[in-house]
Amino acid sequence: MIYSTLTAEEAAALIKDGDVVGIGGFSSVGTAKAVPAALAKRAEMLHANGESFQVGLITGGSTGDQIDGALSRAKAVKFRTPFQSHKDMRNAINAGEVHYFDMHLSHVAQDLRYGFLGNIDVALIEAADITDDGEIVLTTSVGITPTIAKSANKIIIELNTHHPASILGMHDLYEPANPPYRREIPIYTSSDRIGTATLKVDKSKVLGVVLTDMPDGIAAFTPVDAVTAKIGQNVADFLLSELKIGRIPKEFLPLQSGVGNIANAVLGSLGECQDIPAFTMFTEVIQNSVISLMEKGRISFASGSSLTLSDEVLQTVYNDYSFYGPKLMLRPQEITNHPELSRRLGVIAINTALEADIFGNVNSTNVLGQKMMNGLGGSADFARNAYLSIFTCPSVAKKGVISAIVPMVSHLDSSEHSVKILVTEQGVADLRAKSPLQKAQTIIENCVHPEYKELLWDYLKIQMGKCHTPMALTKALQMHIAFEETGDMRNAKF
Ligand code: 0RQ
Repeated sequence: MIYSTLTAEEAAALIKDGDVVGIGGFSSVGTAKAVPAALAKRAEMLHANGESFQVGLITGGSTGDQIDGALSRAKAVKFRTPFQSHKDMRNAINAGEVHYFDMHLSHVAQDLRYGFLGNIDVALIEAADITDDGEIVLTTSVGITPTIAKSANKIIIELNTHHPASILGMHDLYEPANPPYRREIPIYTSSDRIGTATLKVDKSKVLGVVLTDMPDGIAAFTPVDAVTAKIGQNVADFLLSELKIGRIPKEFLPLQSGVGNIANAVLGSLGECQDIPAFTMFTEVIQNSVISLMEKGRISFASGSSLTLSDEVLQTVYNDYSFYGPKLMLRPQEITNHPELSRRLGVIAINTALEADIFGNVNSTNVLGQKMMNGLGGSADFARNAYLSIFTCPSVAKKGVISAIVPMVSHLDSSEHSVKILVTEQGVADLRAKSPLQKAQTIIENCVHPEYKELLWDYLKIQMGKCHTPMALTKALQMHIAFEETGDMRNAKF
């Protein structure tokens, strides 16, 4: 091999206190794993000796236990961006131990190039193979890898033999130029290839290669339950009716679907609906359900930034690569989430809300406006620019003591101007061409849980007929306050 090898511990020893570490991968897959885990151990050891050791951590998206888990438990993270979904990192952020800033995932690579995020000292990159001339075949995600490889001062590679070298060709790596030299991105269908299959790096920056054999460690999804199944069915029925009316073309349009159990259930329902033609995905995260729908011939192609598959499903893909390989493409998140492409391709975006208000504003991130859940991810990249932007959520959370539909969201991620359709297990609210009052009436009637309907009607009536947006300034957070004071939003009074 062109590069020298290192142990994970030797590699971790090359990272200094105060360094900014860039890890390109995405949604807990395709990320370096051994070096971050060794780095966490090193931090613990140094802390035990009374020495300070913390790094800034910039990744493509969420990472697994070896990164966000281990490093936050070791108190080794000074700042974190752009997305995380690990409980230990979440707790550290909410305890004020880690400075976290939440970003649109499409912005991360360009903000690095623009210099908005400072310098990356060390990039950690996972490889399935390294070619004779030192180019890298990436593994199960791309994320921001091309950008950090270019901008970092030093690079450490983890060569992970869990992934076969034969996946060469699954990646399409492309970085737009910075303004004023940027041109259009020449993608016109989900499967268009515009970049390179391997990552070219400046060989002089490579400190060495750590050899590993480690699975990504994605757990299987919890089975679809009655609520998520109904949400999935409601979305599928809605899209089918749009297709029949002709507001979605007969060829159908590429789909983007968020992460998690609801997204999985929605895809399952769409896949089963034989009146919807086989479709493509132009999405960020390719989940297990996509692979089973490919097998059934319901999804013909999927472009994404990560293959977020349980190890069992990933092995299915690798074992039958001549079938799946030509149907999959992994791109940088800057491309998968690019506004230009969502608009041009006419992506149908389906994302999940933590809470939505009766006017169609969505909070995807901050519980009670205060505690960070995961982050914005790519949801608003897609929601703002999609052909049709759908948000889904169960109508209630925590066994009914929280209504997901409230008078005013406690934090805003996607505004009423982006949110076109809201879906709960109760039904569908089509918000297109409606005034704030009409949106509120439709959402309360179609989406709110029966136990909260009267409460929300009472709220709406306070200002109805008196202004354009019938919101009552002194009462808008009454349901949140009732939850904070009594543990149950149903105790709110209007
Ligand atoms: O808590 O786990 O303790 O029971 O929030 O909620 O209903 O299981 O839904 O797993 O799909 O997550 C928005 C967080 C939803 C996710 C969010 C509690 C609820 C539960 C999880 P428990 P569910 P999901 C592209 C798209 C932003 C990023 C994104 C997300 C837990 O979808 O991070 O969309 N989205 N990216 O009980 C208090 C409320 C609540 C609430 C739910 N109103 N108040 N708690 N919960 N509603 C992909 C990427 O960007 C990578």
